[in-house]
Amino acid sequence: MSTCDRRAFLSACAAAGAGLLAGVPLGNGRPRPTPAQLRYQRRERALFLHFGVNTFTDREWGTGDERPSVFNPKALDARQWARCARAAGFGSMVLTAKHHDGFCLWPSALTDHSVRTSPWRGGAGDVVRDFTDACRAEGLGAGVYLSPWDRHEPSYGDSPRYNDFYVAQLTELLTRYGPIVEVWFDGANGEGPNGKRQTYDWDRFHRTVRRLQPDAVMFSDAGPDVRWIGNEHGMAGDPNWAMVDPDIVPFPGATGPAVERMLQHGDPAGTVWRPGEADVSIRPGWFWHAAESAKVKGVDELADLFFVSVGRNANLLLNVPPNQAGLLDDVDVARLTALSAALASQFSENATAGARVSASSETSSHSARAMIDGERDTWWSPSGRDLSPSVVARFRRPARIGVVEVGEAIQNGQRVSAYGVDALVGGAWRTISTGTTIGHRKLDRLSQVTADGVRLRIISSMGAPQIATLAVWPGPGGP
Ligand code: FUL
Repeated sequence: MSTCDRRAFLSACAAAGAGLLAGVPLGNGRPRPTPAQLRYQRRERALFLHFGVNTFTDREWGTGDERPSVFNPKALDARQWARCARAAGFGSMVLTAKHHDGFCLWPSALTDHSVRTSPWRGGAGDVVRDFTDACRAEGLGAGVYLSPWDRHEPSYGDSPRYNDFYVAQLTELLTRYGPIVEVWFDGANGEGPNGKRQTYDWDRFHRTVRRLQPDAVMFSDAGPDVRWIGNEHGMAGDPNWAMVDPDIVPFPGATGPAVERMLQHGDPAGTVWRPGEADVSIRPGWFWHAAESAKVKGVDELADLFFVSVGRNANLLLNVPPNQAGLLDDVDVARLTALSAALASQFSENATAGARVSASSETSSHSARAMIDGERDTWWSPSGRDLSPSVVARFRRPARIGVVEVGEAIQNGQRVSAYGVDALVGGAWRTISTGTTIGHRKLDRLSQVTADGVRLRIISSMGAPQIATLAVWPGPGGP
């Protein structure tokens, strides 16, 4: 990270004839989120729903020659999915409208391989409709996964013809069901039934989404709006910048060490805002399998996933696959409930709330107060003359700290490249955590310490830092 270490930053400021953080408008012209990206990042958590013929055939990747008659979820209740998601703190859900097997969960006019030719609700059902209605009823955003790889469709591999087919399917999904918040593209690109390789027309796919759902974000390895985090374990890198160099990951499915690094960490000098999304399944597989009901991740593992995704400036996309009845399984639901209880306990009391706040320079004390009070869209930004910007919060009473939370006003970009946090213990400051970049939300876990106050120091930053959140929580030890 040579472009953003303290020494490099100092010499950049010196070259500009200014001191550290001297108001050099380095922040200007740097990438910032679009309104849709900002809304997306603030949602933080989405539930992923893998559902389709594989649910009934016990496969992870269908072959494309499954008979639609296998699809018959007798008790399907999308409201149950949505209620669980909302109760567990998720802001949206993403459904596999079509996975690699090509079976469509909506009655597409473009193929017979869909719910229309299944026995479910006599062929009159539409899972995508139930899903989007349920999202709206529970106040969640609705997202769709439309696999470009289609092992059923005969035109697959015949590039222009299949691209027309795919765009027509996208068009159905994006025009029939109201607002869609996320379109999820995976990069799988297997051989077609004719042995030919399909060349996807990504530009056209993207243009179609922009035209039909301008407020949706598009996810893939190569964005354009949200990038895959580079693994399917739900783990973001540290550091994790929301900016990337788009040339390093030019298309979904690109591989190599530089690609992996870019997906995991982003790039402080990146020219494009493309925050990371960390996907992971609550079970070993993406689809529901009876044999995996005994292998649902435990609550501690799920809480860890929250910290290494959301707590590292990425969104968490947690897959909880409906079972053959068309419901989230009892085991999975119990685990989601336990997760939200565990997080509620860890984040039960913020000791900086109501604290006495002071900042290293007079001019920034006012904005520091607003930041601590958690006023939305306000932030602490030190004055240009403040060479070692810091904020101190003295608690009303001693508090146990197990988690430190910091957040930047990312609507103006991601700027901080090094920070430290100290706790006031027995009258002396003791460093309890240090980090590099912050972004929307950075959560640092530590062994619980009882303190009378906390201090955030900004060590280096690209342009004036703008800190929107400083909070300290009891963490895993509970209050
Ligand atoms: C991948 C697919 O191949 C897996 O089956 C799964 O859907 C995962 C989330 O994305 O690209």
